Amino acid sequence: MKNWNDTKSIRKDFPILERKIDGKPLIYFDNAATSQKPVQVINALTNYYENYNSNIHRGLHTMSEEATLAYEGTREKIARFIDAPSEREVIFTRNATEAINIVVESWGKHNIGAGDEIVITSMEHHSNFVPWQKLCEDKGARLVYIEIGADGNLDYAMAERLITNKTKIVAVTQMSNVMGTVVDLKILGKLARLNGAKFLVDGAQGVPHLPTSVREIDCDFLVFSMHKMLGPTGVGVLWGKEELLDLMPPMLYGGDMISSVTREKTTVNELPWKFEAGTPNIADVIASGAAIDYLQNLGMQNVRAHELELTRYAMDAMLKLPSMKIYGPQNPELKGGVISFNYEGIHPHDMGQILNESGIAIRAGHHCCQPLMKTLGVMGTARASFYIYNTIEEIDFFVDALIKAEKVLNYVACR
Ligand code: 7TS
Repeated sequence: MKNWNDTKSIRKDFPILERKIDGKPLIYFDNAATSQKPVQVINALTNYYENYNSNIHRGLHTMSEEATLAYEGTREKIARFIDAPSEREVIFTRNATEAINIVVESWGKHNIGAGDEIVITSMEHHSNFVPWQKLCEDKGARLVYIEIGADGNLDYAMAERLITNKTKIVAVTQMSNVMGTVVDLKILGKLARLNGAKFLVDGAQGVPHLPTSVREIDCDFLVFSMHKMLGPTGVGVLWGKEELLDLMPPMLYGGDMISSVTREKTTVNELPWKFEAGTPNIADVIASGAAIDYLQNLGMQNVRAHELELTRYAMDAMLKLPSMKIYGPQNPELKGGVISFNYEGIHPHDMGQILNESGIAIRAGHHCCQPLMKTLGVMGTARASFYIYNTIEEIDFFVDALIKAEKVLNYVACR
């Protein structure tokens, strides 16, 4: 059992953290984009390729059976991780984006019509925005936005007004990838339920960092990406209530998603395989199982506690800097470990570049949230985001680098 508080020992599991950038130790604060991978995940990947690489669900030979067991084993682990009633409800996709697109194609296209409303928030990632916008264009439906208040939190009074019997689905992020705002899903879920609407949760940022139970949230769909939670790229998850998934047609047709095919007719496979046409990303799904094991072993409550400690410490120090603006909730309890900031007069890209010279990896730009940037009245922000292997010492170093960056950049700007 890993001790979540023993960050030193956790860091030893992540070979990349030994890396130097221009001779300086890497400080990786770009976890909202993608997380780093522990040896346990890397080993699971190479072990599959070195020892039992084969296709699944079809071969009768030993290696194919081993691969099928490991692949389906990850599905069971994920079902437990999100407290799903059945692993039949867990569908592997390429990423969270694809999972949302499946809901739009296979549920939305058949259940949304002219005059219907789809409710999202103004802080959605483009992935939970553009597919719904396109559906609205195609169907003559209306996209309705719950705005954020001046405090960076969702305006729940507005949500109450906007979610009505015209609403067919409420699709919201669990945590903003820009401001870290944690959404009260219980309130929104209840409003959706009261109005007979479906409820989709974009857990791309929430599931890697917060304990998440689909039964507690009482949502209809939950999507997330394994690459943001210690797993490899190329694996996303669509969880949906069985009775809904049962009624939805597949998005892709071909091999593996069928139960029988004749010249005249094809019968589709049962859940979850009817949504997994073709050879899936076997290796990365298997390695994703090791990522789930790692997080389970730490305990998601502990992951949250560690990040809260880092965020509290970082915000305290950052807010002492003159001309520092942090977007979103100023109370760390109301947000995840994501801090978006700007220094007056400094372009966030310049900030990102100069921090990189100190070995610090952050992201700068619109973070695939252009509507939110408009609401905030900025072109972009610099963003630091934390995970289980980050430390208070790294934050000290980061804050020192911010002070230096501000001096250098403002000096350049004044010349
Ligand atoms: N939803 C949210 C809330 C996200 O933050 C992201 C990715 C996605 C969906 C899409 O995930 P994908 O795995 O399908 O690409 N967010 C970010 C980010 O903040 N920086 O890089 C990717």
